[in-house]
Amino acid sequence: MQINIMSTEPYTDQNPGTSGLRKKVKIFQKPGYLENFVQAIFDSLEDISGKTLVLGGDGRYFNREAIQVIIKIAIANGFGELIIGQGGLLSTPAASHIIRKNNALGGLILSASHNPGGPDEDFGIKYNVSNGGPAPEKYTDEFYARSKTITRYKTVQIENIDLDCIGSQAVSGVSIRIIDPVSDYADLMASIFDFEVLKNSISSGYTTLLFDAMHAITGPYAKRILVDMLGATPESVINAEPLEDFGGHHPDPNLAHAHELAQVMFSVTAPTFGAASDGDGDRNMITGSHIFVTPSDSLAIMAANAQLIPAYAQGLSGVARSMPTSQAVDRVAARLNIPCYETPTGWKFFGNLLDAGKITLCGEESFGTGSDHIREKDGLWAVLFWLNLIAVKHQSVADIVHEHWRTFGRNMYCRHDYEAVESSIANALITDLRNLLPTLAGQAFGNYIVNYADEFSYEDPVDGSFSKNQGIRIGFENGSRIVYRLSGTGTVGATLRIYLEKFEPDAALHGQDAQVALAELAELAERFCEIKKRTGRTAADVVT
Ligand code: G16
Repeated sequence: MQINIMSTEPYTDQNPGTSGLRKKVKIFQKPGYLENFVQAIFDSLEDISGKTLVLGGDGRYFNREAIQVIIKIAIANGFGELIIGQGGLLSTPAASHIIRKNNALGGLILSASHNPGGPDEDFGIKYNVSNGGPAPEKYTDEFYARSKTITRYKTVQIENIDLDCIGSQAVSGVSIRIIDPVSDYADLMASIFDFEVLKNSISSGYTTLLFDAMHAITGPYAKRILVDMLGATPESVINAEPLEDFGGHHPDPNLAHAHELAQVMFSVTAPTFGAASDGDGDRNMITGSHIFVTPSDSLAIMAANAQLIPAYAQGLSGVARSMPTSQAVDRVAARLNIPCYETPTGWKFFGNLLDAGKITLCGEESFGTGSDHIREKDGLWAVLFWLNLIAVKHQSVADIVHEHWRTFGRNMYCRHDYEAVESSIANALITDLRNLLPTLAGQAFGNYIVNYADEFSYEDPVDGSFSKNQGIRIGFENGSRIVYRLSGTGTVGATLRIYLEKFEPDAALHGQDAQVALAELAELAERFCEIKKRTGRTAADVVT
């Protein structure tokens, strides 16, 4: 095999964010940009010779081209086997499963998740390690360091591989396997949930459902599992065809972006259950007829009811949530007498806890929930979890949520996002907030007395690794919190996220609108950071 060594100039901006390197497609199309980053990853990995690499993406614009480039670099770098999803497609959770199932060294997942796609939109690439999870910081730091000094990448000159034809072939001595992207994942789901109970619940008409695939990767997965295997009607899955530009929308499963689903779920013709997933299939939004379940509540409800699901019937070893996620699941953990871990934002922080068996379930406010079945958050898994709960408990989504609040109290919660803020303004805001922190403890603001004000840091209980500057938190004596973070997934300017949380034990007030319940906290949040004043904006861009 003739390996070509290509000279290249390093780029200085290839620092992976919360979940991989995300940039505009036009940036990825710069000469050597993709090649450099892939080679930097391969240079950072120990001994890849003869090992297996999994490869696939969410089908967004540039996916197919990028896969062909990566195949050639992977062959030149000495991998022994490449496992690729047909059409270059693999959802993030499916990729995680396939890495684990095949004892692969790791995988490259091409996705910018919920960010929009198309020639002028976003592309992304992330490396997952052999446990199937996103590369921890010690890896991503090395990728970045290597990308800044790289001067060459290796490639081979071969014909493009036919990505659409399932089967194996040897190319330059490397086995290239094109696999059905859905089958292994569907089998895994059937091993976790009670598909017979689900089928009955759907065929009897007790559960009627609507799943919005948002023209992203979960279309083929949802059609196979929900329609072909569980008997839902074909109309139950909407926007099912993956499109390179997601139909011009943000494939972001929240009430703002999954508006087609939201409209139906809050209408007179609402089915009993509605859900959506994102670009790469790892996020989920859960709704019922006239009710939206916040991701934080969803995690807590799953934890409280997990024993009703076959795979979790033995109970949970522990749970974890990211720091800004509401503390609803903490209450469940306390009741179940199991540990609850608080990690920084980013699924990669759950990996060690899952590997060590310290937790079984984990989740984030950013519409992600998952378990130890893989090492990524998993959109369709969450959908099936809820469908299984509804079928077994024989209760509506609203009844399940209200029962949970009655038992545990309600953590009123919401997040305000200010997107594409000029970076200098966002950085100054964070610096000023940081300086304000030491002055706040003990101060009273109306009904709110500051208990602590600090910047979150995390020491991993498994390997002792330490992560600092993971979000600013102001906690009050009544348990309420305001959290501020700059997003690590945006591609334009900075996105400021403000997370608000207030605990409401009084069942008579559980029906309150969260925005109303959190209005005073929202005013305080503005008073501390002055995002509106600094940007001249009057409201957040997205409220979830
Ligand atoms: C990624 C990470 C999540 C994180 C989310 C939001 O999700 O995997 O762990 O919560 O980004 O991050 P940020 O607040 O920094 O934008 P995804 O679905 O985009 O891969």
